[in-house]
Amino acid sequence: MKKSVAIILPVYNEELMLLEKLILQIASQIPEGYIFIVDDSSNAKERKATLQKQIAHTKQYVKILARAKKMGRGDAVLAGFRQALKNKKVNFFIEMDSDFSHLPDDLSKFLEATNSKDTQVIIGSRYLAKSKIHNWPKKRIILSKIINKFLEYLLKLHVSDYTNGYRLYTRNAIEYLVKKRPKEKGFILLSESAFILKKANFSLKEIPITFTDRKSGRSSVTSKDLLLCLIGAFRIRLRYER
Ligand SMILES: Nc1nc2c(ncn2[C@@H]2O[C@H](COP(=O)(O)OP(=O)(O)OP(=O)(O)O)[C@@H](O)[C@H]2O)c(=O)[nH]1
Ligand SMILES: [Mg+2]
Repeated sequence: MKKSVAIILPVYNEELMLLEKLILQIASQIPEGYIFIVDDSSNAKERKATLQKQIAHTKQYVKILARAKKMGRGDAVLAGFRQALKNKKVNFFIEMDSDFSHLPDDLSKFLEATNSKDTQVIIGSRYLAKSKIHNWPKKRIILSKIINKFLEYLLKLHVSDYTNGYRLYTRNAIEYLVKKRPKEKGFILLSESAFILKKANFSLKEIPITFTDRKSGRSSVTSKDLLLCLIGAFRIRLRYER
């Protein structure tokens, strides 16, 4: 089976020069891939026009969805999935952050993992023996580990990384997920999606990835987001465990 891949990039105020670099690096890994950028920055329309000029020299398929307001990473990725599903050729969907925390070099590992027949959802994990974390402040690592322990306690999916948005899904998994209409908007949507898919007997598999702190720009994560994430985990339990 020919692998036809859509890569969804949620974007909020990331520098356009870096986005261009990211697109070129993805293009060198998966030249036939379809890239979908979902930009929620306040001036997304102007950014779209500028970025289109910047990448006019590449042959890569890049579709930019310029949205009118910030709706959260999770919502942006779902919008990207819905758009990518329209292309019937696409049989694998990858979501990754657009701030170089997720390296295009790791894309080949995801594609290799799809060679195994039972592969449906592949989660890039920061917490497997062969995973690497570069430049993330100790405080962030500890906080992330605590959140993951808490999510495992509550959701019991037996994965090591509930909150990393570097993932690959098969078409069946994405069609099912989009139909189920996950409700969470922010980062916790990653846990909700995994929960929905596991409940429907899709297999979740993890591979080690290299996670790097954002190259530049400001983090849009606040302590309020983290609190909302924890409350969201309780909501997921209540919503689907009846
Ligand atoms: N479209 C869209 N993208 C978003 C939104 N919030 C965050 N993102 C993107 O989602 C990805 C993850 O967000 P980050 O702000 O990097 O969150 P993080 O990785 O947990 O934290 P830092 O890297 O420390 O900022 C990045 O590519 C952001 O540009 C949003 O509301 N809408
Ligand atoms: Mg980031």
